[in-house]
Amino acid sequence: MSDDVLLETRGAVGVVTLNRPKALNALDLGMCRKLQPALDAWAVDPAVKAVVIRGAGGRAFCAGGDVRAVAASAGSAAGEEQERLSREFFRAEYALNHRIHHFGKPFIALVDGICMGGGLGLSIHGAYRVVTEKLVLAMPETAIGLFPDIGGGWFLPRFPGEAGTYLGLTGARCSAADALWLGYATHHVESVRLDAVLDALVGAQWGSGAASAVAEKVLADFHADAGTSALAVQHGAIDRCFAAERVDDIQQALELEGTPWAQETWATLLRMCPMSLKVTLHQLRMGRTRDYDEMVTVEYRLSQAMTARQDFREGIRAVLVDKDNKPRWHPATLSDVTDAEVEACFAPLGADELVLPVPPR
Ligand code: QUE
Repeated sequence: MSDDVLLETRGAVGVVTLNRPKALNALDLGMCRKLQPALDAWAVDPAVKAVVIRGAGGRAFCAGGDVRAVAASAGSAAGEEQERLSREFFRAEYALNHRIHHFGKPFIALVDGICMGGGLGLSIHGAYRVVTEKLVLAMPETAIGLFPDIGGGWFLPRFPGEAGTYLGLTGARCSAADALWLGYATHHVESVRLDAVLDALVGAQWGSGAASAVAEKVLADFHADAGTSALAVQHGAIDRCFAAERVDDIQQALELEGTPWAQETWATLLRMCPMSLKVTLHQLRMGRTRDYDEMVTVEYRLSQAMTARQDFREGIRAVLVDKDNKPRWHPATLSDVTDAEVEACFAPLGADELVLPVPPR
């Protein structure tokens, strides 16, 4: 039996520990399949008042989805194996996010260290996120030819102003202070005190009243100031530059802004996958007016379209395998990506559509 996800109940608290520290606790299909039935059971078990999720190893909460495995299977059986893994992995990951989104009990993520992509999917959909001074938070998918999924199309447009557009397009890293300013983090606690937070939750008098009130009281007792958010300082410029409807116009706005921050940001965007940038901006604008469940269906379509593209394998090669950070994108520039190619990534999947029922609670 694999121990890449540890599941236990301590008193009235279900505890999940993501336990692949060498892979920065990146989430793979097996882990999704182990987590889903445990969360389904805890959601309806009256003895379980709250669930805590954390990462083992002290470096990461969760570095993302195991996109490397999806890309690696591409070499086998003329792409059929990749298609299967891509279908099943994203289906399982989004179903898990959806389960957490509709959990109905306090779902508390202790986010200590790296949290990217799929790591946000395991944390942002719950009620509480406790972050530490070690937090490195990012949605970096445009660097590997993907797009900010796991609900990014829903939660990024709901961050203050255009902060989500900025984070989703550039993959910028956020600190604990940034995460609090965004509303991602609900509490900030010193890393060395996290075990005490868990002990306090396990030792709490849950009684028969509102579990959220009990959880909030415990977490509030540990909360400490996180200092100034760099993102908050920059938010005027972010809103000016990232309000546009087209990536080309964002680039123009950054050029006009002219500051060192704007020049750096433009340089970052020029390194990202052009198709990813255009697909992402379209996804984020769509998400302004759609609810979460609708966006998950859209993102599943995008996951299938984007993992089938050569840019995805090239992104994984450049960032995670060879680590030369010199991807060669096709199309290579923004002006080479047509609106029709972007639109095509959003096409419905017929019999392969993702359909998720609202889970029991
Ligand atoms: C963009 C991403 C991911 C990424 C890097 C990016 C991602 C992901 C990982 C990752 C990191 C460490 C691991 C691992 C995966 O990196 O989604 O297995 O050990 O999972 O620039 O989207």
